[in-house]
Amino acid sequence: MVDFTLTDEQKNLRELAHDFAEKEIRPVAWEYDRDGTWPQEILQKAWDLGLMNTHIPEEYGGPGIAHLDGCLIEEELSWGCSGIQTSIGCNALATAPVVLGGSEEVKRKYLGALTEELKLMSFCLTEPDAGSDVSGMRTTAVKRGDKYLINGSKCFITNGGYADYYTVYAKTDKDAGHRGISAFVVERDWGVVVDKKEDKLGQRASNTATVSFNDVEVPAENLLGEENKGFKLAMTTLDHTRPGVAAMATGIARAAFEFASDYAKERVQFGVPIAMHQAVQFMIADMATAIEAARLLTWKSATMLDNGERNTLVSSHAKRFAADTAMEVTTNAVQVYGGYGFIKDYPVEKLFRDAKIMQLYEGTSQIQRLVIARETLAPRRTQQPAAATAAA
Ligand code: COS
Repeated sequence: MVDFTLTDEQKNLRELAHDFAEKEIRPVAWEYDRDGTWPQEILQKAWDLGLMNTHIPEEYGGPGIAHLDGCLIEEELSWGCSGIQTSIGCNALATAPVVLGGSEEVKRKYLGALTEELKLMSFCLTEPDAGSDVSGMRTTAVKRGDKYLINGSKCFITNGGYADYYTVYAKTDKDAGHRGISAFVVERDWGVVVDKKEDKLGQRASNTATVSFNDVEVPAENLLGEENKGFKLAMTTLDHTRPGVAAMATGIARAAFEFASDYAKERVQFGVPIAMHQAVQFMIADMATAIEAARLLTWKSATMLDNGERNTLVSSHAKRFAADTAMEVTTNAVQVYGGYGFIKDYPVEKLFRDAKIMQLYEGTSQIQRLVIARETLAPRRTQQPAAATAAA
């Protein structure tokens, strides 16, 4: 049976997130964007309300909510401001490899720490010369007795400047390509250096930094999963988190659609509101259809995870389609506003800038198409259960 009806509990969760977005995020979003303000107070409120770390299992202090329920929250908070939501949601990306691959002790220590008080964890995969091509990374982790020595630099790290902990991917076998990568939890105090805060086009309230590791000593027990199995851990992590990114993209698109619809009903040209002109109506109609389709794909990709199914293909469908929808809808929202849409005094200009990153982070739209093509042409992978693949 397929049923798109949310339970009362899910509706309440969505309402909670929407209220938070409306009262705490929206009133400051455009100002924070302009100034590039780090939203510490909002993060604290989100943490207090239980809107952070929502996927941490109950045994480690989190609520352990379903992926679908997480997407409901992510769409609403992103409707408020996707930059602030990126800061709020970053722990979900960084903790996913811990949940999937960490030992019992590592999970207790770090997942427990994040749920005891507001702490941040960053996901460190990308490097200056290794973006889409993950296995091209140069950061190394060399085993010395009961420790690993990590050396290298990671870029575009969300929350990197403020994180307490980092999930770091590094080469443990330089000659083994993707089969020579391992993942570790690294504490900031062990010598992580924050080199640079990026000045970005959009999502300006989120922090994006370069972080470096110069002979950083990491206890061997902080290895996540098995040595040299980090690539698959990263891929499985992205399968788990791309539905959330798709939900965020849907939230941006919905915000732009609402602004454009309201404006079209108010703005009078040729003697009638521009919403009366078919050219504008068709743009509004296409926005509405695309948002609906993006949400359905998002929900499907999350529900597959909740059902324990491998969702690689559908999470790439969802992420690709929702990200491209966010870009298209925000572009057309600017078009509906005409010249005013190009001006910072009007809300859609920010949404247009924010939307762009959705086509870039957690795998570009081109990488999603690559995954879709591979999964479609060789569907073998989609039939493997997620847990078995992560351990394989
Ligand atoms: N789940 C589990 N295993 C997976 C997997 C998945 N979703 N995708 C690939 N694998 C496995 C493959 O089965 C293969 O296994 P074997 O070693 O047993 O052969 C291995 O991983 C390598 O896969 P593949 O050959 O497809 O790797 P590529 O180097 O071609 O890379 C892409 C594949 C491009 C899809 C991957 O590098 C990617 O997702 N890049 C984008 C990274 C990204 O999103 N960066 C953003 C940073 S996070 S903000």
